[in-house]
Amino acid sequence: MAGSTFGTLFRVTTAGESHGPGNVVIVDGCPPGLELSEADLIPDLQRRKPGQSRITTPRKEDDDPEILSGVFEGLTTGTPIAVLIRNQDPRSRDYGDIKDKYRPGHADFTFDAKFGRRDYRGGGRSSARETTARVAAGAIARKLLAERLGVGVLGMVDQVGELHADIPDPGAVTLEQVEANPVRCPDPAAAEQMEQLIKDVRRRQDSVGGAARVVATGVPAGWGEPVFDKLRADLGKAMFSLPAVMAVEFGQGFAVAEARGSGHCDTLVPAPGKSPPIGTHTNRAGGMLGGISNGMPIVLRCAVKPTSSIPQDRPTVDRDGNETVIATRGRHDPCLLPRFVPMAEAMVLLVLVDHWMRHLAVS
Ligand code: EPS
Repeated sequence: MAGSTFGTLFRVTTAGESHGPGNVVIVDGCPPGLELSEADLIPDLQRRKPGQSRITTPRKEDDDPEILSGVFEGLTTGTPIAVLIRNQDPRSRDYGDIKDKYRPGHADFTFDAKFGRRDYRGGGRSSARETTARVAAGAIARKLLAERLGVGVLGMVDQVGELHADIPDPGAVTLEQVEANPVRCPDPAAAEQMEQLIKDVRRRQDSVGGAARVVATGVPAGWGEPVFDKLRADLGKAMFSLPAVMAVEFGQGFAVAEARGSGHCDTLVPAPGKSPPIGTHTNRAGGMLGGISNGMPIVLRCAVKPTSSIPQDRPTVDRDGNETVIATRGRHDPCLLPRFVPMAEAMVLLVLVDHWMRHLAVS
């Protein structure tokens, strides 16, 4: 399947299906000399894995990675790093019904329309299970960016359904605050209500959408390429490549439609200690100008749709276009947001590491 490779210099290719033997990622372009072992990948994979709390899919996967290549005597060699994550808990019998019927809102119909065939078990290649491979690659990018540059990337849930969190300064939120509850929302009062809402929609055999914010700190000014490979453009593509993402905004986002130039443009101010020593008073631009990082935190937000696989009876059609009814069995997340956070972080990390390496070519 074309389209499974991402990045220019730090190049990531994923392969695998939800109910096949496993998922694989090949990272080509990681510099030599980075200390790397499976232990570096496990924390992010654990945050993403299914079955981690009462508000996620109950499918139980350990998601223990095996590094197959590219590391020798504990250090990356500069050659492709292959990571395998085996599938241990598929339950393919639940998916007989979607073999010939299309789930409303899922990729079943479009995969058939494109290829004429699909691995329907658990959604096959369109399942969010594929993101396990990206998260493994993102963990390598995280280590490289943290060690070489002090760049950090953190995501957080700020909306579930109609419930909004109060997060006055997303750039000041810590990993501990995000991980303090199963929703991954750093506003504890909102997180509790969100958890109840997710449990409630699950009881009603339904699902709910939401939004997550991602903040990247420590990114210096200058990353991003004019004109088609703007940092913002590549981040947008990265986010939209994740399952279920329907909207992405940067900085002030859609609110710019109501703004005036006098109210939107961030005032430039001296920033002693930074290189160059320039910052902005506010960060409505979301850390990028002209698609190039300006040294302020990069701030983006994604809206994620409610899970399309729900167990209620819904009208649909079969492969021949005949009307029928479908109720999706299987093990699904009533809300994708808690596990979306590490997926979104991984994609931001992959874009940033790639643009760091591209920027080195002109600096
Ligand atoms: C998913 C459907 C469910 C989820 C899955 C994401 O699994 P299956 O493919 O067996 O139907 O449990 O999540 C994972 C298994 C995972 O590792 O993320 C989907 O349709 O996106």
